[in-house]
Amino acid sequence: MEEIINAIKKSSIQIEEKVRRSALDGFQGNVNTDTINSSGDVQKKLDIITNEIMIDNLIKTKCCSILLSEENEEAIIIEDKEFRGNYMVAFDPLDGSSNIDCNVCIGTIFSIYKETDSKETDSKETDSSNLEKEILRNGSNIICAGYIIYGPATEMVITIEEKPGVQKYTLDTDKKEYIYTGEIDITNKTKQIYSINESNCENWFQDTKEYIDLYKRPNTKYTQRYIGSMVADVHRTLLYGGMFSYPADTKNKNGKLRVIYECFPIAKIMEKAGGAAIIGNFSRNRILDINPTEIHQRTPILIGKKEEIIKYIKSTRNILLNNCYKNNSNTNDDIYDLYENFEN
Ligand code: AHM
Ligand code: MG
Repeated sequence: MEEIINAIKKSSIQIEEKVRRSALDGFQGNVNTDTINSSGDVQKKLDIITNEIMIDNLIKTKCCSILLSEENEEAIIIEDKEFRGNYMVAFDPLDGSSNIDCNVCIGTIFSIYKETDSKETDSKETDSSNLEKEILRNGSNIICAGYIIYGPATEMVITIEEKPGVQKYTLDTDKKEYIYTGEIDITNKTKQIYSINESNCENWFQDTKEYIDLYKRPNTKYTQRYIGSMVADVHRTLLYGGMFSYPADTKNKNGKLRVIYECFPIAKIMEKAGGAAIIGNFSRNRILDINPTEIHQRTPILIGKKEEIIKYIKSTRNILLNNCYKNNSNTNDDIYDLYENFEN
């Protein structure tokens, strides 16, 4: 795992340079309007370059068996025995693509899994059911998760399953090495910030509407911040406090963000930093408990300080209770079931 982390660090140092020099070296803009990635987004030149950097460095470790990237339709299976190891790495090489060309923070997100049956690596056939088993595991199998934020400084935030807490490292660009700059603990962060793309509010479901309204009542001191790069919005949340959400709505029924390589690693970090990460949208289930059925699956997400998540749970419980009451729960099984599930 250490070699994989080193490869990710090395990639991020190369990516940092590409990002910093993108306007100078002609890497800004789209590849062309026809090139879309697995999620249907138009690919930026930097999306492709950074994906190649990650894949190249990870393969060279000889420690990986499967690479899953936002930018590749299919998982990359390392068949060549000389290069094949027994770890899976899932990553989004450059998250926040819409912010690339305007010099606003973007990031790389990653998580590492150990193969379930690594003893048989040499002889293992890469049959598809076996592969699916490896890739579509829930977030509790992550052994290491992290992100790199490319901002005024480049920082790596990482958590390793067997170690407590979340660590932050800052890149010394002269020496090209990461220096440890402290633990991240969200529990003692007190800034009152809510972070959500409010331009979608007309399409929100009732739970999101009522919850976000709580932050805008005249007697509250909350302020809104939204960057539009999850890594940056989450980084601020971890260091200042508050919450971040990308819910489902009437237009995006499953939300926008992807389960395996975006939400799982971020949820793992948030929990290890003392916060909470749930699905929201009438579900109080943990993000890490999702059992994905597709590699590029999306999910609604609500993360942040536990106090903020509890606010959501209380306000949604009230909606469900009121609806049960209004509709007479005995004759309205759907709402009653929803309430029961939510309560559990
Ligand atoms: P991307 O993977 O294409 O960059 O999209 C993911 C990004 C997240 O970083 C961010 O939270 C979200 O999209 C912002 O979406 P929106 O512009 O709809 O608010
Ligand atoms: Mg992304």
